[in-house]
Amino acid sequence: MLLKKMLKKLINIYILIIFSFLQSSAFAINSDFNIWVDKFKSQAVKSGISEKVVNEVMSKAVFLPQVIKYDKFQPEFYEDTNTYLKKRTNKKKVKKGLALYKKEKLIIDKIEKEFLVEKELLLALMGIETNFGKYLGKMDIVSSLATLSFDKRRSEFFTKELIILLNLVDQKIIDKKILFGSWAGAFGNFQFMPRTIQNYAIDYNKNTTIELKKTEDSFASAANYLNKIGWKKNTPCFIKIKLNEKIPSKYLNSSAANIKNKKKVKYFKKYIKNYNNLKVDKNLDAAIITPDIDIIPNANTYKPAYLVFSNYEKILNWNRSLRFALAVCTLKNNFKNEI
Ligand SMILES: [Ca+2]
Repeated sequence: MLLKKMLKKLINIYILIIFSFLQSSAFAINSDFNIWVDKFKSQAVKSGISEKVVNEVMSKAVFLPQVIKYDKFQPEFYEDTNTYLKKRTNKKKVKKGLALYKKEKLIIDKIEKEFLVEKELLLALMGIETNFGKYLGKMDIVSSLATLSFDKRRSEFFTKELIILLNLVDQKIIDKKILFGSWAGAFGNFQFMPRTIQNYAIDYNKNTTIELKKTEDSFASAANYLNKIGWKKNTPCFIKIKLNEKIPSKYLNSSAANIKNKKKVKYFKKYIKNYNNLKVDKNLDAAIITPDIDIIPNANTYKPAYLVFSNYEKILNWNRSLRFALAVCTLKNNFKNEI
């Protein structure tokens, strides 16, 4: 009995030690974070943003440990391509997109014509990014960006994003009251990062602020972005192929960072089993991607495989994930059959 009591006491002491250790390490992170915030604030003021806005916006910034957790566990990096596509481009999604299109047809058709970007592509991007505005994210993006700036891994990138965001608030382009979005600091129906807002977002309805959670400004901004980065309307994005295993590995791209070894479609003829059935201009420039290699353990080297064209690379510009761009173009094609 005595032994049992002693053991219980020891366990309690052990739990207490662990708990106070966790508490003190959380305290250390928070105090380091606050030091970082002070340093960042003076950097922001030096860059020309008004002290009032810097103090107002940054006064609510807190360290969000879950942001670091999400950053290390992104579905783009662990789901195989078929699963990823099935989840994101199904019939339910198409139905939901069509309902939105029906409701906003006039404005979406006008934007399609003005910016030379297919409405199906705009709907697909919104569907993949936020399930048509359903998942806009509830994170305070100032805290998200501050947490990722404070974290050492990509500090420089996120610090710049946060400076740009403060600038947009300072210039009254973005309303500071609505800064809620994704854990990575992306915002609105199409999940624009601050830099994308600065470079491509438009106040389409001319009411002096850019409202990326509303149809007019968000669709026009996304269409403007796609147009400016060189999306070509009515040209293909990708086509699924069956590879011959003789293909040299140098032609198999598995990273979105740098699509290599682009050739005309006809150059790849001897490596594609279903070449004669491909409904695509054989003189187009293309590359081959095999998105599961390097990511999915024991993935088949040769499938799934896709021929991708210049439009596909434009979507990679939007988000550097081979699967993301495949999902967007797949959903776009699904809409094409319905509208
Ligand atoms: Ca507006």
